[in-house]
Amino acid sequence: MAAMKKILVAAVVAAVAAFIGHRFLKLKEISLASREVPVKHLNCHYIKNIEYGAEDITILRDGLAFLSTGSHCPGLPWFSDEPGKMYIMDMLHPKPTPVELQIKGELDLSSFNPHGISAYIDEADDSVYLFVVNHPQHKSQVEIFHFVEEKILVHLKTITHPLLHSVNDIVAVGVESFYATNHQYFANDVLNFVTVMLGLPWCDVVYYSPKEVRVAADGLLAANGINISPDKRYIYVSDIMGHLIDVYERKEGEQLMHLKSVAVGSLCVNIEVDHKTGDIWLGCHPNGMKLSMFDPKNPPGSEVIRIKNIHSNQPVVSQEYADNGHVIMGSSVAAPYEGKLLIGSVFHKALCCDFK
Ligand SMILES: [Ca+2]
Ligand SMILES: [Ca+2]
Repeated sequence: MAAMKKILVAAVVAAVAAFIGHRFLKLKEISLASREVPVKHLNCHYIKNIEYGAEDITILRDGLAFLSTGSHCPGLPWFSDEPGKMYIMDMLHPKPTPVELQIKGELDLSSFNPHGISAYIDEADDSVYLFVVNHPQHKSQVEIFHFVEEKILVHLKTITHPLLHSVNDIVAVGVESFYATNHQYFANDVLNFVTVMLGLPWCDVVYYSPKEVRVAADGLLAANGINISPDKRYIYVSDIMGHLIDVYERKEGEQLMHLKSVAVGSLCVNIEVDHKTGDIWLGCHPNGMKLSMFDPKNPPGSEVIRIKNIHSNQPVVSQEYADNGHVIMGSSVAAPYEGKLLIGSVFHKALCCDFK
């Protein structure tokens, strides 16, 4: 009997060890741990004043670029204890230079930790609203600002909700309504690590309006960037751990219907959409393991991917820029504007490149 018990225990231990080993291999696969990208550079220069990351960038049709800088992301390095800041940059200026936006209103700036951003233009009066994901004390909330003049953001509102628990990015669809991605299922990091290890696709996209808040789409491994097509009919979401861009159609009642997923072969973070062509631009991490195990001697690289004709039967996925981390580490966004491309990163610098 004792011998039977020992055999049983040994079998269970072996099975658990094999399972854990298998999941670790899977994790290495998900994080593209052995991927190296050959360098593919463009004619770029560093953007002045941006030393501690511009995690997200968005550019209005008239050429005004908003940059969310100095984010502190749990699990990733950061090199400044200063609170985050918002910058603006005019892409039509012969030498675009970012200027810090002054924030007016009730918001606590000492704990400001801006992450994903989205701009909304109210067609009734052309007012510009800037929506910013903020993580003070690692909480998740969405700040709505009114961009009133050249350098001023007036804080209008802070939005919190239990469904908005781990917000990464947002896309505004009204003056007070948006879709938001949750990049993890649990607020607790250990439990979240377990869901990633087990490959549980439990992340979701939430629709928020003052009247209604609900899950609009789910089934993602880890939802990161989100954006909208120029005609506003489709929503694009980056499932960073699935190496996919998911395409949804907006349906009655702001439900999202999944149409397709496009494989990108990289860990893509934020999504920007070319206003004119509808092309999708992605700032990606070519190797997630190098990012999380940060070693300055073997730095995490950067990669920019573009998807053309995403709604056709044959979307074209192309790599437009790649670096081994010696120019820019941990790219998270690529925003195109009239032959220029801005590349932002989670905790490092930002680039302005010529792109023909
Ligand atoms: Ca964004
Ligand atoms: Ca993001």
